[in-house]
Amino acid sequence: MTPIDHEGLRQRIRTIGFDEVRFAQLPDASVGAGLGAWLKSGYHADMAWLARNQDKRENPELILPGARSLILLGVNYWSEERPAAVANAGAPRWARYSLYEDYHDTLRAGLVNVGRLLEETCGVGADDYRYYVDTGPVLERGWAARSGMGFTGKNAMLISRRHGNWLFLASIVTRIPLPADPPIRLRPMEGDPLGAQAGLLCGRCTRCLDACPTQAFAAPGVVDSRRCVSYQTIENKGLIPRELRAGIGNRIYGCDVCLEVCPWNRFAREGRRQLLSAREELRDVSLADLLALTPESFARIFRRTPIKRVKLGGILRNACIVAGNTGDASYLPALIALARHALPLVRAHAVWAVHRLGGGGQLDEARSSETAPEVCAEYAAEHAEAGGREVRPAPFAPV
Ligand code: B12
Ligand code: SF4
Ligand code: SF4
Repeated sequence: MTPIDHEGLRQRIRTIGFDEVRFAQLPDASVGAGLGAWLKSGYHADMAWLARNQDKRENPELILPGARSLILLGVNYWSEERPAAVANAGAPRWARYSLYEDYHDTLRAGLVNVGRLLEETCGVGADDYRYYVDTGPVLERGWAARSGMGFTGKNAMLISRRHGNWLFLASIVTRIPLPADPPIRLRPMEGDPLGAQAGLLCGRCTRCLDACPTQAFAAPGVVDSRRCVSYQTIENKGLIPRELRAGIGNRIYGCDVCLEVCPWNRFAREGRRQLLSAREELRDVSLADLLALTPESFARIFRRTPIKRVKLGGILRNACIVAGNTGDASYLPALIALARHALPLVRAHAVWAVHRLGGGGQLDEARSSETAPEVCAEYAAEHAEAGGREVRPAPFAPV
């Protein structure tokens, strides 16, 4: 292996487009210490893939035998919101990260270049490193905190003193020995590793915990995915629990509430965005447009964005909830049409939304031909909530 100029390497990686470049050393068991308890509590919901390779997440040396270090990378994705988007507060609200072309793809392009750089400057081969953005078995936030890129907030996010909450993270596990960058401050992780470590620079602030619309924090720094709007609107492929739907408000995809309220964001500035490609025009897609999406328009509008992952059914499901939360009966015709959509998932949420907007009586025809158990269950739940008071021409028969 060629002798390495670490600071030179860091600079060159920055030039590729990564705004933060930090190093961590292996082995280090402290980062994965809280994962087992989190999984045991069921906070990963149905994301079984998080539990499947728990050992690798706890110990990156199992990802790459002989690994000596991690390179932690951050890309600033902060962007000033256009005044129109801010003023139109009732419009569907997208998580900020989704208003870019899929970061898994655009950051990966940068990681390929970092890999080439490592081969050129450190004399290693392609087998001596593995890179990941998001989907690999690396606890990216924990390692980024360990290497001092920021601290873990009570909102569980890696918060940078320079960029606030708005960093995409990526990681490279490598056999190259690199000197560890110090964490902001390392406290002993006794007893309750997650709780004890979260909120190092939060002080008495609890804004994120208080603002969460669905009370998803089991403790400071500990998210119960089952209650998290981000999980429900993106990762959950099925029905969204009825008790969480009102809390979703106008959030159509993902949730930034616990990020937006954080005072550390005051330092965030628009960055180079070399590895990002903005898709701001998505903010102009109205709720009416979303409710009218077809397979063709869905594919066209969301091409290359992370949103495509939830598929047409997922976005229509979310749009029904957002419409149901508007209190605006002008969405009823579109929702009543969706109560006859081909996908039971969409029909179920349309039924909920129509009832929220006071149009339940207009669903009698759709209800009489309904056979899907999950949709029938929605009708039954509405019936029960109304205490059976609703006037229906046909007798109600739950399936
Ligand atoms: C599963 C997942 C989710 C799940 C679960 C979230 C969760 N809290 O774990 C859901 C779907 C809910 C989710 C939501 C979001 N996610 Co997400 N998610 C992930 C993923 C794939 C794995 C996270 C994980 O392993 N969780 C398990 C828990 C136990 O681990 P952890 O929170 O990372 O906690 C560890 C560390 O914090 C560590 N630790 C805590 N304090 C300290 C302090 C020190 C000093 C040290 C050493 C360690 C340490 O201990 C913990 C256990 O090891 C990561 C990508 C990745 N591979 O890491 C992205 C990731 C965490 N998500 C990200 C984002 C952007 C989001 C959302 C903002 C998306 C949105 N707008 O809707 C929300 C935010 C919700 C929130 N407040 O956490 C970013 C976070 C970037 C950042 N700056 O922090 C990541 C890193 C993706 C990326 N590559 O950029 N996500
Ligand atoms: S992302 Fe939203 S729902 Fe999830 S913990 Fe943060 S504020 Fe709560
Ligand atoms: S909002 Fe307050 S408590 Fe939450 S992460 Fe930011 S500083 Fe910490």
